[in-house]
Amino acid sequence: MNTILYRPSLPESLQRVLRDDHGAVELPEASRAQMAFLQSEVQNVEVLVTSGPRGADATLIAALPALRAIVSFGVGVDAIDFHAARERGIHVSNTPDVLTDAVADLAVALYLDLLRGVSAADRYVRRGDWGHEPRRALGHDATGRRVGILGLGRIGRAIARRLQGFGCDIAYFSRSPREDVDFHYFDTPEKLAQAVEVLFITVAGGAETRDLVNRRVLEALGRGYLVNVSRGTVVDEDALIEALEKGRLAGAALDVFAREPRVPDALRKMDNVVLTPHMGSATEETRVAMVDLALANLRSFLEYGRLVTPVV
Ligand code: 8YV
Repeated sequence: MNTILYRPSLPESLQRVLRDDHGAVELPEASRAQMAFLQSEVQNVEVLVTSGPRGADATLIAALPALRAIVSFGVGVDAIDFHAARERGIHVSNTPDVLTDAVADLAVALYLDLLRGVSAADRYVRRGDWGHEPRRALGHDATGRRVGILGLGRIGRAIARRLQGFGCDIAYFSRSPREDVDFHYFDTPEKLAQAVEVLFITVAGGAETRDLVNRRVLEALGRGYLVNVSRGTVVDEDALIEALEKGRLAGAALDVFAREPRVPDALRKMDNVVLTPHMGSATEETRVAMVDLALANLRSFLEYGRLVTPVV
């Protein structure tokens, strides 16, 4: 029996190598098929290869009695039940660094789109509205804005570096001030939101950050803009929709949602909202690097019992 299991949400190129070179088997995702599979064919599974958004919950971990490592494709590990993994001494790896620039690039693309209305203008031209009344509303300068970064990790810093090129004044919130940057530090998300015009969310997902951007934070942001490239769970989606519907928030650009791939209808209808399908790391170059790093983790674990980029 094979000892490696993988989820079909992984890129096809990775699945092929897992099957062909490592004899890995696919975990069925349909709930009934998965239940039957987990009851009969998994006694010897030692490694699970999963993706950031799908992760591995406590039920799946409990169903794999021989599991020793979880190799995740993506940097976010919020969908992995760490408590269950730690209790059993199961090692976990992710794919940090290789996707930082791609995610930061998308965040800046969303920022520019939001302030200049690029997607909305594209819809306007395609509808044939150009040259007719009413005229398109003016956008706002993306240069020289006060921006806030919620969670100054690798991706947050990469966004900050890019925005410095736009002459933006950068502030951030994280659990403690970072000594190696001279951006303004705020010790609560609310204070940060109060001080900026555009709030970028790059903090990791998970129980600790669930609804961190709540009604109060959105109110503090006022007629500002929100850009989220982290996890949908960090934002209270109902409060966000309400703030946008009531015109309290100027706009939002969202690559992630609370219940992906479900995107609330209310958001789809708004012209001041930019929506993308969780594609921060979705470039050919970055995905190749992520596949390589996931495979390096798998191979290192199989050979030496050690992961290359363990999550600590
Ligand atoms: C996904 C991500 O992993 O890195 C993360 O945490 O959310 C993404 O890069 C990627 O879409 C694969 O599912």
